[in-house]
This record gives sequence, structure tokens and C-alpha cells, in this order.
Amino acid sequence: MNTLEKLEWATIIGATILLFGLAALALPVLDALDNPDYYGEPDYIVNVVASQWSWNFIYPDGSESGELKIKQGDIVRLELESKDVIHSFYVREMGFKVDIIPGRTRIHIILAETPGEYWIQCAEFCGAYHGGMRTKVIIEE
Ligand SMILES: [Cu+2]
Repeated sequence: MNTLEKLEWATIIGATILLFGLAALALPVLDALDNPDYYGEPDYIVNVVASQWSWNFIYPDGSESGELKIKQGDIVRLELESKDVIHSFYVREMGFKVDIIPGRTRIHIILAETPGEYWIQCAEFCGAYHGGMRTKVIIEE
């Protein structure tokens, strides 16, 4: 084995060790990010139903609204479903986007920290009136 071959093997083995080392560091973080229990037990669950071209929010008492209304300090578990095509629940100010695929329930936890009104926009092209598929998250004090 000449020097060039030794260097080649050292590079391959070094890159492999680096790859597995980074994966070992990243996997626990990715697992924590995806964990719906990260904030603890939610105060309540809101079902979010997306359909062309509106959002419907169903609360634990059975009431429904076109806007998501929650109280400051609440930990809310959103269970998101689509009735028809792929939609995406995007709240820019709160820094998250959840793709919603028909036939599957997606879960997202909101910690309502700062009172105010934040736009919800569908971020997946879903048909003619996709641009109008927006509403608000209202966090009340
Ligand atoms: Cu859309």
C-alpha cells in the first residue's frame, strides 16, 4: 500500500467516523423536536380541519369557529386533518408550518405565550382560491 492509498483510506475512515459522530449528536435532538409531549400534558385539544378553501377549528366542548382562539399560557395540542387535498398550516410569526395530508392526522403543540393576532396561511398550493385560505390565531390575555 503506497502513501496515496493510505491517505485515501484515512479519508474514507475519517469521513465515516465524522458522519456517525454527527448522527449520534443529531438523533436525540431530532427526536426531542418531534416529541408531542415536549411541553408536558396539553391543556386541551383543538381539531383543525382543512378543506378547500377554509380552516375549521373544533374545540373540546364541540363548538366550532373559523379562527383559532386560545388563552395566553395554554398548552394546546392541535390535531390537523384535511378533507380533500394537501394543505399546509403556516403561522409565520409563531415559526411553524405543518403539512396536512388527507387520511393522516398531524399533531402540533402550541404554547400560547404572547397575546395577539397571528395570520394562518395555507402554504401548499391547493387550488383556485388557495391564496384566500387564511385566517388568524387569536391569543387572548
Ligand atoms: Cu392552499
